[in-house]
Amino acid sequence: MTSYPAADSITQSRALKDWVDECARLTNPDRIVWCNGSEDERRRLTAEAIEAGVLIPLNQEKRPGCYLHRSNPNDVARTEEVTFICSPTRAQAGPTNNWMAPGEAYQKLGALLKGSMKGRTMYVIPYVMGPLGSRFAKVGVEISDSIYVALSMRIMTRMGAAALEMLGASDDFNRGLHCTLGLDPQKRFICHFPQDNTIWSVGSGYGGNALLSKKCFALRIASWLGRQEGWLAEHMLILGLQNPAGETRYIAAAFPSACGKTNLAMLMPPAALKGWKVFTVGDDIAWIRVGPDGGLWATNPEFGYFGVAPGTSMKSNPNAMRSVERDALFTNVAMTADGDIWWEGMDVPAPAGLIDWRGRPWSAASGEKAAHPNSRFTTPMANNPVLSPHAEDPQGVPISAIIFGGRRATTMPLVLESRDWTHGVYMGATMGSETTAAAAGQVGVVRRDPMAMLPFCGYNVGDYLGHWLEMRKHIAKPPRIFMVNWFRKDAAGQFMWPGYGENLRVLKWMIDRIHGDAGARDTPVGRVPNAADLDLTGLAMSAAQVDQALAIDAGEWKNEMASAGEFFARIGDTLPAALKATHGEIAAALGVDATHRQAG
Ligand code: SAT
Ligand code: MN
Repeated sequence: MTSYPAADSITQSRALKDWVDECARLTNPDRIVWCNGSEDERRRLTAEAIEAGVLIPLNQEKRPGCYLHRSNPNDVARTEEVTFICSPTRAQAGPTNNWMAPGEAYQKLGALLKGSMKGRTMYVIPYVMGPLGSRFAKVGVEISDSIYVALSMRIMTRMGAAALEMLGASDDFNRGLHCTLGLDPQKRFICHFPQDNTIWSVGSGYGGNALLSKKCFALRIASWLGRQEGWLAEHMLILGLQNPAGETRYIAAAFPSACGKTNLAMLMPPAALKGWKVFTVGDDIAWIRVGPDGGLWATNPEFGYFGVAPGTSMKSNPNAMRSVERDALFTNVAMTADGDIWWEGMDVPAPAGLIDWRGRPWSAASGEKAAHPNSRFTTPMANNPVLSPHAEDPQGVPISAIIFGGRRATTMPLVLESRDWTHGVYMGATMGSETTAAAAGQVGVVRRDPMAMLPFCGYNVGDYLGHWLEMRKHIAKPPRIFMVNWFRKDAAGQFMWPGYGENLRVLKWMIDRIHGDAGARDTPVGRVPNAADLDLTGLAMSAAQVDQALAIDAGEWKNEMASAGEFFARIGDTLPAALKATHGEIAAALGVDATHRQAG
């Protein structure tokens, strides 16, 4: 086994060297390569990946530095059913996580990992989550036998020498061990050991399963670290909203996977709203702390975007389209005859000679999608034309508003404002959303997805909600909390709201509620604007249509309360009393029976 460069020349951390040795003894790779994050290294690894057929060069004139990766068709989304929280007790993982005892997990995956890198290269990938030099920042090291992972981590994180420099001689880093194991679904397990700051992931090469910085570390492990250390790791985009006077307010927004976080974070304001601008701080994950002013400050721990490709177009998200013009990796999109990319919803007709995401010639007559519905682009955030000048600010940005949003065909109005922090936490806690292609399984069924963290919370969800309530004691100036739904449909199945850039009108109303004098009416479930309270300048919708999107239907809410009550019952003992009480108050105000089957 050769190591390049030698570990001694590259890190001062005894703990890191020991851990890499330990992983090498277990997996027995032919070579160990320490990644330094340099441009030279990117070129070398890219050439090797092309040679190995892992990457396909795209047309370098049209898309310089861009490559296509095709997954094994059995490995195209996160696999929640084989994702485990391996805390000492089942209760610590809670009712919404799969649990495996740590000893059992280490043994089971250890057996699979034994000799698993024989004949392969082990990449040691050090990285930093959060701006360098920031109190938010944390070091992780991923060991992987996937060159696609090594190249993707270079885009998604601050990868390489800077991480080792930050680590110094310390032993404080997340230990992520990843091995593809021939992508055998029978050997697919994604195991988190929060108490050990460790992740073991085997049998998958897919983004959320294999890029351990992202969901595994920055959400599951970090949510648990946040509880210990008094901060929040959330599945949220962060955007800056600049008004015509040049003042910028920041909003953090939680939506489940594939519900438009990247689109909202890069929103293009409608032409009619002159002088408004949106800047992206982050598109998927927020690490949030109380700042010296008593407000909440947030930073994006990532360095790139892993966005859903289908539906992204010059119309829906021109900034994303510009972000993938160079130096992007595409996964499971379709390829054109001249080596460019294509996907459904790109708003250009499918060109002749298209190759589908599996590498087969495609024709519309096949009735199949050319790009996989969860096909993705991986691109550096520096490519984003509307990247916030504060995206790398070590202090993060001050948050004025928090948004929770799901994909709901019914019930949820376009926007809803909470009465106070506890009510806002209740809204987040009871949030529901229709499932998407981002996770394996049935698409389009409503499931409760508290704070969009259902698949990403690294500990008991009841304790997590308790942590949110507890945080309020430390926040002198709390942001205001809202709920949104861009996806409500009318009786004919048509979306009631145009979405995309027009969502700015809703964001503007929120900021005007906080800093101005925008109106709202009280309802039993929260405050809702009337159409007249929103700026509808130049919008091709009547006030009556907008009011429909804002309507609160008592019958629908009756079902909603029952469903939320069932979810609360499932949480059981750890559900904070304050949320139970809020549920009862809202049910009473709606005149519905709140006596859901509460455990205990
Ligand atoms: O595949 S990821 O988990 O990284 C993206 C997502 O599902 O949100
Ligand atoms: Mn996500």
